[in-house]
Amino acid sequence: CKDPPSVSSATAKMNGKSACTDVMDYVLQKKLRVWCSSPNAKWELGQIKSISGDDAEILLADGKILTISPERLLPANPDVLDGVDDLIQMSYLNEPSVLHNLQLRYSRDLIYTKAGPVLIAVNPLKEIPLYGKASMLQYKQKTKDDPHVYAVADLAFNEMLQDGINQSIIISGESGAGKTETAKIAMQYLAALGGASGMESEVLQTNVILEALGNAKTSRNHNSSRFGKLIEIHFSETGKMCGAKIQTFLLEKSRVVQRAQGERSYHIFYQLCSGAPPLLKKKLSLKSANDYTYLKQSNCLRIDGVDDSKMFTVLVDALDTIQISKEDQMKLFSMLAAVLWMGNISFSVVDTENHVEVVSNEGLATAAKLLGCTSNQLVTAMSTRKIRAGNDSIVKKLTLTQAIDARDALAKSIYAHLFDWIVEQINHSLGMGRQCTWRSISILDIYGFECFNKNGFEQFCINYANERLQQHFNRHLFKLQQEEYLEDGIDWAPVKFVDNTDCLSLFEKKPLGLLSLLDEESTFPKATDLSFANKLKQQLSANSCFKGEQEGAFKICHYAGEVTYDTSGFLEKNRDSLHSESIQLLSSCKCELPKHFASVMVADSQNKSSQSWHSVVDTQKQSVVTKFKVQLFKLMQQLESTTPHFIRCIQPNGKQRPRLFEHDLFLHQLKCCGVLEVVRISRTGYPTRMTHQQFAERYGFLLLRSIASQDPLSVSIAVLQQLNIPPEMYQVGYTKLFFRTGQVAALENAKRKMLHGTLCIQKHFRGLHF
Ligand code: AOV
Ligand code: MG
Repeated sequence: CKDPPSVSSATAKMNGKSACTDVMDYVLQKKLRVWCSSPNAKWELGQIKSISGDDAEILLADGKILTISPERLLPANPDVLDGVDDLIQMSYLNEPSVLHNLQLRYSRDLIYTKAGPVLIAVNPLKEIPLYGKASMLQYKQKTKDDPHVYAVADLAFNEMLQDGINQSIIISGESGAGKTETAKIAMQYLAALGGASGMESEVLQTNVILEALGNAKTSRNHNSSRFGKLIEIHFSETGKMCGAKIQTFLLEKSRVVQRAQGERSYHIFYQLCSGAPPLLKKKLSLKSANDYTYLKQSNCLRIDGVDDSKMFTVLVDALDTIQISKEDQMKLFSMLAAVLWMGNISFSVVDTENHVEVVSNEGLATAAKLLGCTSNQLVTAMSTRKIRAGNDSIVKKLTLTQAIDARDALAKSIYAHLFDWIVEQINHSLGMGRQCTWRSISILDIYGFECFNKNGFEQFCINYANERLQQHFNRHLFKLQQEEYLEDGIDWAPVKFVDNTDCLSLFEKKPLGLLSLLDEESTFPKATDLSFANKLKQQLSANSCFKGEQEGAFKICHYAGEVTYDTSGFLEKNRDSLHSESIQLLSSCKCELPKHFASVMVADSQNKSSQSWHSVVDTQKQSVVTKFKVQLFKLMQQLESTTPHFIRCIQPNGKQRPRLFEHDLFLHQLKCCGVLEVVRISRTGYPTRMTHQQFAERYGFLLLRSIASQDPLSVSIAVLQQLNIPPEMYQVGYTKLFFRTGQVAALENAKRKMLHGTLCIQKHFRGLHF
């Protein structure tokens, strides 16, 4: 019996009693509803009919009778609790009950459910009528309090105004679970609250641009974010939106040149090819997507139900709204076309050693034209290397693989810098109004946990970021809370949770962690992906989260499941070096953007500060994973200074189909993210806390009679007694008071009534006076 089914029994279990047996005895005695586990691991709902010997007879929904050992039963909630909107209200908290509740709600299009302080959002995968102005107004006016992203955003907004503290809305979940959509819904609500400055439409339009450049179709999600994003929305002291700042994390640039079959490159390429008006097409010598090797190689040019051509118009509208000048838009499109044409550059082998020359074709000529260089310059950068020999330098031809790598590295690099550049332009535009800035609400939406058939360096980085985020979640919902109880000396039996510290340290430990070992191997010129895999096997096999696999692969036991990684490409992608020939080429281009990219690259390696994610912290050029780690650490620090609000998105099935609920997948996600534990801790815990001082200041005036001692603690206790707050609803710590869920609402209500009364009396007197 894994799952202590109720609060009282959970506490009892911690005190050493077998809680499950107690509860089940009761359920058996009273012949209540139960969940029966069947051999295929599905749970079936039934009612106990009788007990005979060691077995129980259960009446199932279909009228059949099942004879089963009570050990295979779990208590089910009474039907009045079917579909409750906060899992906290459930009498029995076990997996089948939670699953049943969420599935029932999902079937009624109630995709949002609270799990204590966390909002669970199940992806509907279809349009549902939960959004829009009328609904927003209901949340703003508090006439509706069903769980919703609006409610979370509303709380964050009000807490920001009330406490003067920056807030964050942290959205997590697997790939395709609905994080990006949820982030947009939250932004729309905040824009509606803080609107009327004109800034809100600009802030909302950033999503269109970022998604065009940073999202792509994967096998999990037709609009998958391939970068992480934190958008900080700034407000004035009166709650008006007055600007925003976007921070992005590690874009998956390899997608530009390569990806799995059936997936696409970034949306913007297809949008440009099908939506560019004739004049622009002519200027960029654009053809259709099918004419570009970089696009056609994965055998997927379209997404069902998506009109790329229309999306291009939407994109241009967004660029206009954000005030990206037509000239800058032209620069953006030229660079995209240059990348596409570069992919069409091909090589011919000229000797037995596989050395190559560049084929003089349309790709070469057009790419050179768009970059603002000569075909010869491009040929030199793509097919030769200068090697120093004493004081002289000799020019060497590249082999086919080297030349392809050089071409692809340049294309990837241009795209990644273009992405950073556009983010800079957006930030510049959104920063205009920030002089009136007072506090902010940050919304975090990163790429979700991924496990494909084949997982490489990209999944390694993405899943590492998700481990970090999970740690933040754990810290706030479990660790910090429980540590605070213990520090303040209140009576508390700790709740266990799945801690991912071990997995994180597998990544971050020095010198024997995944990141350090990868960096070390990346500096050895002779090292290969295979030698890296062997090194991991040698050094990390004792770690319980790590398993060495055959042929250059290894496995990591993540909080969200096991993933096998293939090391091919790890070293090169981590080094991410661009040959000096390529940097030189960019700096000698006539067009402004390639020149700008070259100067950013040079600044990177010289450790000049730069706003882009390429910025270097140490003196040496850092590896990709080290930069990423530094960036994630900074992000965590930044989030630590805010009041967090968590949203957990859940994918109902792996097929991106509406109305389909796959139990195993769903349960897996619930288990991984610790939702049950959050509910447990919230139910037994005290989510609201205030120092004695804060409490006395806020509610002291409610006291109807004077008390002997005026110290904050005495005042606080007198208030609590006067308001008849039951003793089990709060605990008094050394420095703070701790309250169970809902108690602060009761206190605030009393305060409001009192203030209202005072206001009426004042009005009355004023009325008399005038
Ligand atoms: P993700 O951000 O969590 O995945 P998305 O937010 O892109 O997932 O959601 C995937 C798809 O689910 C969307 O394109 C919509 O079709 C649908 N969807 C999600 N939320 C809603 C909603 N509230 N209403 C209607 N449809 C929705 V990834 O970016 O892959 O981790 O890297
Ligand atoms: Mg996303």
